[in-house]
Amino acid sequence: MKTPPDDPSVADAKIEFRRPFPALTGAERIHFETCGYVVVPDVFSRDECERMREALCRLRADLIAASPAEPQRGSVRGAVFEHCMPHHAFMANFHAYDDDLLSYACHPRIVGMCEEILGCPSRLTELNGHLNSRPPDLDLSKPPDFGFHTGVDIAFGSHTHNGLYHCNFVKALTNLTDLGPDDGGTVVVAGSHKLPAGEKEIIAAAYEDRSLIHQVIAPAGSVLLFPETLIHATGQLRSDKERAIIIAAHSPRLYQRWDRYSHEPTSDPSYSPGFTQRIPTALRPLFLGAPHWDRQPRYRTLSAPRDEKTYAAVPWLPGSPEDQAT
Ligand SMILES: O=C(O)CCC(=O)C(=O)O
Repeated sequence: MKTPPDDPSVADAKIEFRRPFPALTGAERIHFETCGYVVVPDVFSRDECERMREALCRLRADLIAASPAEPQRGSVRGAVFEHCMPHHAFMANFHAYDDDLLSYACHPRIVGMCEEILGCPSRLTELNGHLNSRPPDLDLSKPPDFGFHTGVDIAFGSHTHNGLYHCNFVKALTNLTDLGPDDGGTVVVAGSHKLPAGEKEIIAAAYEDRSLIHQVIAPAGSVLLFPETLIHATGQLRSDKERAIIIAAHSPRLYQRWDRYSHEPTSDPSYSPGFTQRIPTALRPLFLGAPHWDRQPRYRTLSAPRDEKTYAAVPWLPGSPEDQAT
């Protein structure tokens, strides 16, 4: 049977997922090595940030409308609340909800940065976002306590190659609103990604000398890149602004997804058939993983120059929102 010349699957099969390697400059990489994170400015324009922020606000409203009595139980095209409080909406799994949010998950530069830290091609393990404002009961009379945590332990999560640190669970967190000192930017215990001395003890020591706690203060469109071995938390939001952030987490392609981690595993968290059909061939390993444990290691040296090229996003196959929900 002949394939029609305008069949999108024919063009799709020829498209490669091209992304930068290495994606960080030597200076950015040294910052990452020593502090356990790097903030890369100007990755997204103000317009791109605003579109993603608006999509998150729309999703919050849609999820509440879907289940007004118990918003936590609402679901819209696979998207769910992880937390839903008046001052904090934490939403996850919104791949099929909005194409601007979806584009973040497979943005060539974001994936390139994460893959550099993984040391191999990536599988997307989380896609989520937060809209948060000052808690009503915030006590400003004492120094803040943070909800510090990590997502993987140093022994299992880390390795080095060419003298550089790598982790199997990496996050790219982009602030969609400007973050001044009072706007609740992420806080981290600098250098803790390489310090297997006990998380509780390190946190206690950091509270003794708070200069060890670094906070993200950056214009909208900046990317905080960090491994989940780094002790980190949401910062204290003292201003009147609402903070908006979007986060993609990446792991080697043999790992499974982390999404919906706070829920009982009573439903299948895999993508809907309608969404899966839309995934372009070149992005299938990123979204679905690889069939074998072929990690395909790829490592930079510190002196390798950053790949300065801008790579185009891979176009998605057509599909209607109704199809995606199925
Ligand atoms: O809200 C933040 O700034 C940090 C988010 C976070 O802790 C996480 O994604 O693990």
